[in-house]
Amino acid sequence: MKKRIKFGASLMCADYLNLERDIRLLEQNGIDYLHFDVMDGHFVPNFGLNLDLLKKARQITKLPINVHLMIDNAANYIDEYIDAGCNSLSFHQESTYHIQRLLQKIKSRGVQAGIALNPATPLNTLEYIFSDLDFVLIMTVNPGFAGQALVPATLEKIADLKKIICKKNLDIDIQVDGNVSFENIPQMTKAGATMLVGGTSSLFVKDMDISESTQRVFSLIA
Ligand code: S6P
Ligand code: MG
Repeated sequence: MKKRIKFGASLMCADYLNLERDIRLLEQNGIDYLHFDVMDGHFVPNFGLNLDLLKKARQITKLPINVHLMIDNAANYIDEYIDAGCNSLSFHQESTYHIQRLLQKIKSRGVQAGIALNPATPLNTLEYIFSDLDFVLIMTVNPGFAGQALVPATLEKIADLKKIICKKNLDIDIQVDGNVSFENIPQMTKAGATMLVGGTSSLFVKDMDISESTQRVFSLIA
Protein backbone atom coordinates (compact mmCIF):
# COMPACT_ATOMS: atom_id res chain seq x y z
CA MET A 1 0.00 0.00 0.00
CA LYS A 2 1.47 3.37 -1.06
CA LYS A 3 1.26 5.89 1.76
CA ARG A 4 1.26 9.67 1.54
CA ILE A 5 4.46 11.06 3.03
CA LYS A 6 3.76 13.28 6.03
CA PHE A 7 6.04 16.09 7.15
CA GLY A 8 6.08 17.01 10.85
CA ALA A 9 7.74 19.80 12.80
CA SER A 10 10.05 19.13 15.73
CA LEU A 11 8.86 21.72 18.26
CA MET A 12 12.12 21.55 20.24
CA CYS A 13 13.73 23.24 17.24
CA ALA A 14 11.18 26.09 17.08
CA ASP A 15 11.69 29.53 18.60
CA TYR A 16 10.67 29.00 22.25
CA LEU A 17 10.13 32.73 22.76
CA ASN A 18 7.77 32.84 19.79
CA LEU A 19 6.24 29.39 19.94
CA GLU A 20 2.65 30.38 19.15
CA ARG A 21 3.84 32.41 16.16
CA ASP A 22 5.81 29.40 14.89
CA ILE A 23 2.84 27.02 15.39
CA ARG A 24 0.62 29.41 13.39
CA LEU A 25 3.22 29.54 10.60
CA LEU A 26 3.43 25.74 10.58
CA GLU A 27 -0.37 25.51 10.32
CA GLN A 28 -0.51 28.08 7.52
CA ASN A 29 2.18 26.25 5.57
CA GLY A 30 0.45 22.89 5.67
CA ILE A 31 2.65 20.95 8.07
CA ASP A 32 1.09 17.55 8.82
CA TYR A 33 1.82 17.21 12.54
CA LEU A 34 3.80 18.54 15.51
CA HIS A 35 6.57 16.31 16.87
CA PHE A 36 6.94 16.75 20.61
CA ASP A 37 10.24 15.54 22.14
CA VAL A 38 10.24 14.57 25.82
CA MET A 39 13.58 13.81 27.53
CA ASP A 40 14.50 12.97 31.11
CA GLY A 41 18.23 13.71 31.37
CA HIS A 42 18.77 10.01 32.07
CA PHE A 43 17.81 7.86 29.10
CA VAL A 44 19.22 10.68 26.98
CA PRO A 45 21.68 13.32 28.23
CA ASN A 46 19.40 16.31 27.68
CA PHE A 47 16.04 17.76 28.72
CA GLY A 48 13.26 18.40 26.25
CA LEU A 49 9.67 19.60 26.22
CA ASN A 50 7.29 18.81 29.06
CA LEU A 51 3.70 17.92 29.88
CA ASP A 52 2.66 21.47 30.76
CA LEU A 53 3.85 22.73 27.40
CA LEU A 54 1.95 19.95 25.66
CA LYS A 55 -1.26 20.99 27.43
CA LYS A 56 -0.71 24.61 26.36
CA ALA A 57 0.02 23.63 22.76
CA ARG A 58 -3.10 21.45 22.71
CA GLN A 59 -5.21 24.47 23.68
CA ILE A 60 -4.09 26.54 20.70
CA THR A 61 -3.87 24.10 17.78
CA LYS A 62 -5.81 21.31 16.15
CA LEU A 63 -2.72 19.91 14.43
CA PRO A 64 -2.05 16.27 15.36
CA ILE A 65 0.54 16.06 18.14
CA ASN A 66 3.05 13.21 17.95
CA VAL A 67 4.87 12.62 21.26
CA HIS A 68 8.33 11.02 21.26
CA LEU A 69 9.20 9.86 24.78
CA MET A 70 12.97 9.56 25.27
CA ILE A 71 12.68 8.58 28.91
CA ASP A 72 13.07 5.71 31.33
CA ASN A 73 9.88 4.28 32.83
CA ALA A 74 7.67 5.46 29.98
CA ALA A 75 4.89 3.20 31.30
CA ASN A 76 4.50 5.52 34.29
CA TYR A 77 3.76 8.58 32.15
CA ILE A 78 1.75 7.33 29.17
CA ASP A 79 -1.66 8.18 30.64
CA GLU A 80 -0.68 11.76 31.42
CA TYR A 81 0.56 12.42 27.89
CA ILE A 82 -2.59 10.92 26.45
CA ASP A 83 -4.79 12.92 28.84
CA ALA A 84 -2.92 16.05 27.69
CA GLY A 85 -4.20 15.42 24.19
CA CYS A 86 -1.53 13.79 22.03
CA ASN A 87 -2.69 11.89 18.92
CA SER A 88 0.22 9.48 18.56
CA LEU A 89 2.90 8.40 20.94
CA SER A 90 6.18 6.49 20.76
CA PHE A 91 8.50 5.24 23.48
CA HIS A 92 11.92 3.64 23.21
CA GLN A 93 12.49 -0.09 22.93
CA GLU A 94 15.78 0.26 24.83
CA SER A 95 14.24 1.69 28.02
CA THR A 96 11.04 -0.36 28.25
CA TYR A 97 10.41 -3.78 29.82
CA HIS A 98 6.84 -4.64 28.81
CA ILE A 99 6.64 -3.33 25.28
CA GLN A 100 3.63 -5.21 23.98
CA ARG A 101 1.59 -4.34 27.05
CA LEU A 102 2.38 -0.66 26.64
CA LEU A 103 1.54 -0.62 22.93
CA GLN A 104 -1.80 -2.23 23.72
CA LYS A 105 -2.49 0.31 26.42
CA ILE A 106 -1.80 3.24 24.10
CA LYS A 107 -4.04 1.82 21.38
CA SER A 108 -6.80 1.02 23.84
CA ARG A 109 -6.94 4.74 24.64
CA GLY A 110 -7.49 5.61 20.98
CA VAL A 111 -3.98 6.94 20.33
CA GLN A 112 -1.65 5.70 17.59
CA ALA A 113 1.17 3.62 19.04
CA GLY A 114 4.77 3.53 17.94
CA ILE A 115 8.09 2.19 19.08
CA ALA A 116 11.32 4.15 18.68
CA LEU A 117 14.61 2.43 17.88
CA ASN A 118 18.06 3.89 18.44
CA PRO A 119 20.48 3.54 15.51
CA ALA A 120 22.16 0.47 17.07
CA THR A 121 18.94 -1.38 17.90
CA PRO A 122 18.15 -4.13 15.38
CA LEU A 123 14.81 -4.58 13.63
CA ASN A 124 14.36 -8.14 14.85
CA THR A 125 13.12 -6.75 18.15
CA LEU A 126 9.90 -5.92 16.25
CA GLU A 127 9.30 -9.48 15.09
CA TYR A 128 6.45 -10.37 17.43
CA ILE A 129 4.83 -6.96 17.86
CA PHE A 130 4.05 -5.90 14.30
CA SER A 131 0.31 -6.29 14.81
CA ASP A 132 0.49 -3.90 17.78
CA LEU A 133 2.19 -1.08 15.89
CA ASP A 134 0.84 1.91 13.98
CA PHE A 135 4.32 3.27 13.29
CA VAL A 136 8.00 2.62 13.92
CA LEU A 137 10.30 5.55 14.67
CA ILE A 138 13.72 4.86 13.18
CA MET A 139 16.15 7.24 14.88
CA THR A 140 18.57 8.37 12.20
CA VAL A 141 20.79 10.02 14.82
CA ASN A 142 21.38 9.03 18.42
CA PRO A 143 18.54 10.65 20.39
CA GLY A 144 18.98 13.67 22.60
CA PHE A 145 20.05 16.59 20.45
CA ALA A 146 19.18 18.52 17.34
CA GLY A 147 21.80 19.34 14.74
CA GLN A 148 23.60 15.99 14.54
CA ALA A 149 24.82 14.14 11.44
CA LEU A 150 22.94 11.16 9.98
CA VAL A 151 24.13 7.70 11.03
CA PRO A 152 24.49 6.26 7.48
CA ALA A 153 23.57 2.65 8.33
CA THR A 154 20.09 3.79 9.32
CA LEU A 155 19.22 4.28 5.63
CA GLU A 156 19.68 0.54 5.13
CA LYS A 157 17.59 -0.05 8.24
CA ILE A 158 14.70 1.97 6.79
CA ALA A 159 14.88 -0.06 3.58
CA ASP A 160 15.01 -3.35 5.50
CA LEU A 161 11.95 -2.38 7.52
CA LYS A 162 10.09 -1.36 4.38
CA LYS A 163 10.80 -4.80 2.88
CA ILE A 164 9.38 -6.54 5.94
CA ILE A 165 6.28 -4.31 5.95
CA CYS A 166 5.64 -5.05 2.25
CA LYS A 167 6.28 -8.76 2.63
CA LYS A 168 3.86 -9.03 5.54
CA ASN A 169 1.42 -6.61 3.90
CA LEU A 170 1.25 -4.42 7.02
CA ASP A 171 -0.21 -0.95 7.43
CA ILE A 172 2.63 0.64 9.43
CA ASP A 173 4.26 4.04 8.95
CA ILE A 174 8.03 4.42 9.04
CA GLN A 175 8.95 7.63 10.84
CA VAL A 176 12.47 9.04 10.58
CA ASP A 177 13.92 11.50 13.08
CA GLY A 178 17.33 13.14 12.94
CA ASN A 179 19.14 15.13 10.23
CA VAL A 180 16.10 14.97 7.94
CA SER A 181 17.78 17.44 5.60
CA PHE A 182 17.07 18.59 2.03
CA GLU A 183 19.93 16.32 1.00
CA ASN A 184 18.83 13.28 3.03
CA ILE A 185 15.05 13.43 2.43
CA PRO A 186 15.17 11.86 -1.07
CA GLN A 187 17.25 8.93 0.19
CA MET A 188 15.04 8.48 3.25
CA THR A 189 11.78 8.45 1.30
CA LYS A 190 13.26 6.22 -1.42
CA ALA A 191 14.20 3.75 1.31
CA GLY A 192 10.61 3.81 2.61
CA ALA A 193 10.17 6.61 5.16
CA THR A 194 6.56 7.84 5.30
CA MET A 195 6.69 10.24 8.28
CA LEU A 196 9.45 12.84 8.39
CA VAL A 197 10.50 14.94 11.39
CA GLY A 198 11.70 18.37 10.35
CA GLY A 199 14.20 19.97 12.71
CA THR A 200 17.16 22.26 12.19
CA SER A 201 18.16 20.47 8.96
CA SER A 202 15.09 21.25 6.88
CA LEU A 203 12.44 23.26 8.67
CA PHE A 204 13.91 25.61 11.25
CA VAL A 205 16.85 26.56 9.11
CA LYS A 206 19.04 29.58 9.78
CA ASP A 207 18.34 32.47 7.38
CA MET A 208 15.34 30.67 5.81
CA ASP A 209 11.76 31.34 6.84
CA ILE A 210 9.31 28.53 7.64
CA SER A 211 7.30 29.13 4.49
CA GLU A 212 10.36 28.76 2.27
CA SER A 213 11.66 25.67 4.06
CA THR A 214 8.28 23.86 4.06
CA GLN A 215 7.79 24.58 0.35
CA ARG A 216 11.23 23.18 -0.36
CA VAL A 217 10.49 19.99 1.58
CA PHE A 218 7.04 19.57 -0.03
CA SER A 219 8.67 19.83 -3.46
CA LEU A 220 10.99 16.96 -2.49
CA ILE A 221 8.21 14.64 -1.30
CA ALA A 222 5.50 15.50 -3.84
C1 S6P B 1 16.21 14.58 19.53
C2 S6P B 1 14.84 14.49 18.95
C3 S6P B 1 14.66 14.93 17.55
C4 S6P B 1 15.25 16.27 17.16
C5 S6P B 1 15.31 16.39 15.66
C6 S6P B 1 16.19 17.49 15.26
O1 S6P B 1 16.96 13.45 19.30
O2 S6P B 1 14.28 13.22 19.05
O3 S6P B 1 13.27 14.93 17.24
O4 S6P B 1 14.50 17.32 17.65
O5 S6P B 1 15.83 15.22 15.15
O6 S6P B 1 16.29 17.55 13.89
P1 S6P B 1 17.67 17.96 13.19
O7 S6P B 1 17.30 18.26 11.79
O8 S6P B 1 18.21 19.12 13.94
O9 S6P B 1 18.53 16.74 13.32
MG1 MG C 1 12.22 13.20 18.24
